[in-house]
Amino acid sequence: MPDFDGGAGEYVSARDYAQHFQRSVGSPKKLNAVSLLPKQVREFVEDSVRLCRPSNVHICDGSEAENSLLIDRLLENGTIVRLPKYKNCFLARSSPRDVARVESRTFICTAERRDAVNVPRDAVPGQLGNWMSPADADRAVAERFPGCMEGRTMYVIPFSMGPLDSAYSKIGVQLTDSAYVVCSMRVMTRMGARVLERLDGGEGFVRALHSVGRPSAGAAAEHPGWPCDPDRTVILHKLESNEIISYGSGYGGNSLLGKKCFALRIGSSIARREGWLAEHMLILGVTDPRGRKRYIVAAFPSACGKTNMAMMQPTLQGYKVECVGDDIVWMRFDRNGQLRAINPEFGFFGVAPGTSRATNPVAMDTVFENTIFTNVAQTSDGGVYWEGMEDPAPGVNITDWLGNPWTLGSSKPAAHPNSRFCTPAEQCPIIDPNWQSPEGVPIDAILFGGRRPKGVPLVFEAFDWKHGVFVGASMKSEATAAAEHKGKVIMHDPFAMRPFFGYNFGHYLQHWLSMETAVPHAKLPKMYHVNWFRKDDQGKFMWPGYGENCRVLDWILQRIDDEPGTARPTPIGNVPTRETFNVEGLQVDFDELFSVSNDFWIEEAREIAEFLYEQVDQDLPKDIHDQIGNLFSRLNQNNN
Ligand code: GTP
Ligand code: SPV
Ligand code: MN
Repeated sequence: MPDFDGGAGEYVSARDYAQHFQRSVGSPKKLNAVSLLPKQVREFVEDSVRLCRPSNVHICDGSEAENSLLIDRLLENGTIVRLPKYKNCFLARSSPRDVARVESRTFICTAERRDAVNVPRDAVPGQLGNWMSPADADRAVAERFPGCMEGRTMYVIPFSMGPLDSAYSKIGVQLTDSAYVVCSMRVMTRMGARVLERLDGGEGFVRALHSVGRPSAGAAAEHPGWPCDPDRTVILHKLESNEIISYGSGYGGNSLLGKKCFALRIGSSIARREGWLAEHMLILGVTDPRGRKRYIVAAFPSACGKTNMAMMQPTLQGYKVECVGDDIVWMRFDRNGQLRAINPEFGFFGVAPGTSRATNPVAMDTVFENTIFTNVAQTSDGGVYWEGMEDPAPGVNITDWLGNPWTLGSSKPAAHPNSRFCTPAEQCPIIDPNWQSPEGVPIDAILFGGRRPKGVPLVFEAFDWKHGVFVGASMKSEATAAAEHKGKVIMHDPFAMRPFFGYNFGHYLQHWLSMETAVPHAKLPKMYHVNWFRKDDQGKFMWPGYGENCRVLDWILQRIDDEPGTARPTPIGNVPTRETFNVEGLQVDFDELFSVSNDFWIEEAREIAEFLYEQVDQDLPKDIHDQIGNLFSRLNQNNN
């Protein structure tokens, strides 16, 4: 019989579970957590217990004591090891088959396919998400979940996306059989007993059921310490009932369900109904040398520089950047027509490789306390190592992410390219004083960007809101290690949301377009496209990036202030004039960085048009159709 007195957490046997809620016994503290479960939460837990048959149920209170207990359990199981070089830091090594999001097994479930995904022309395969019928979803669950938690504990995680006192915030309850997920959710979300108090008012919540799964009979043996079922992984989003059901993976966005599943997929669908935006964007505050502060948001695809930009250390004198969020934004126009944004998250789940004192010193000052690293390399002095990080001291040995000895200069990477740090946002030395402000921060500019080695200038400005929406729709980027795609193919990634749309992309475009007139006198932010990743003929980056990206912000702020003489129109948008874009002290080829080749862009426009017509077909808004026409006519005029 499981123990009711098991330390800080609440332990309830599955069998006695239901009765226990009614019984008023036990210590006052335990009684609290259990009896506080509001009715709908209790029903969700009970239904899931019946399905998954865990041997214990643990209702998470979010306390420090509970966390230590779970960490001890993870250390015991060999899921994590302690990193004695730092304070309260741990390293997890996942199964080598469970290292990133699996986009091909991620589905939006609705009765009507067209509500969930774009419906391409001529039965062309859709590139912007996958649909599954409710019947197939039920079958997928029935084939995987019964008894999947046998011998394990089911953890109940009440969590809030957004500050608890914000009207923008939404609540979820995740059930999981992974203590690693609980510890990570504690970093990434506001989690625990205080969330349940808010739920008590009868407010709705997002149901999120997660199991790392267990391989079906005959499948390969489990990786010690990291059970998973990669052959049968599936991640389902039922829009009509605000439910997430994830099976088979313990990694990142597959398992920390508050993040991509809730805050983006379910979130964008709720946002459409309620008239706001849930986006894959960073939020930063930038103060100029005159002391004026502006906030901007930026949508870059996975592993394209959001965390780095959100923590930027500007190289230009007198500039200061402060971080509100590095991955997700929820934003809406307030009654005065001001766009306001919150970061629904509580931590950073950041890409480790490439992070160094030179590139992102702020991240380096953030991550060496209270952090769970996953799939980075380990050093013999109890620290971590990854590609791009300063070399360890002589005599220090390195063990790679697979647990094998590794030497500097080896052809294989020491850390997995999608290895991550999971670290509390409040530890960031430049966290914005308003980052938890319940009413959000006011937004003055929206940036889009991606990895574009050829043809795309460092920055250009959209002519107006509709054109900006078209620029977002036209985004493309080189594939990254954050998902299962192989190689550096350039993929369409509209709004950096390709893997995260919660509903039909055509409807999503219409929703963005509708914002222009959604509130009277909306102060529409200016929109930009940036590209830190243009390469020269030798294949070298033409732009130093990182802290130097503040020069792009410097120009954008001049544009927001309507300073004269700052822009030169091109067919694709406004680019900076030489006089107003500061490249002082840099060895860069200004003309090449900002060149807009007509030949390249005619080809690009053709390809974008084909993509949009083919993928979105019937649901492509007329405004976007017009934008395509406008782009072609600007390019053709330019040719003449
Ligand atoms: P997700 O967490 O997957 O959504 O990624 P992200 O958009 O937050 O990307 P992140 O900031 O973690 O950067 C990913 C990789 O791009 C890292 O290896 C960075 O070093 C690299 N990177 C970021 N900014 C720049 C830049 O300005 N120039 C260059 N060349 N590389 C950059
Ligand atoms: C991304 O891939 O955009 C991430 C990492 O931020 S994950 O949480 O795994 O989605
Ligand atoms: Mn991301």
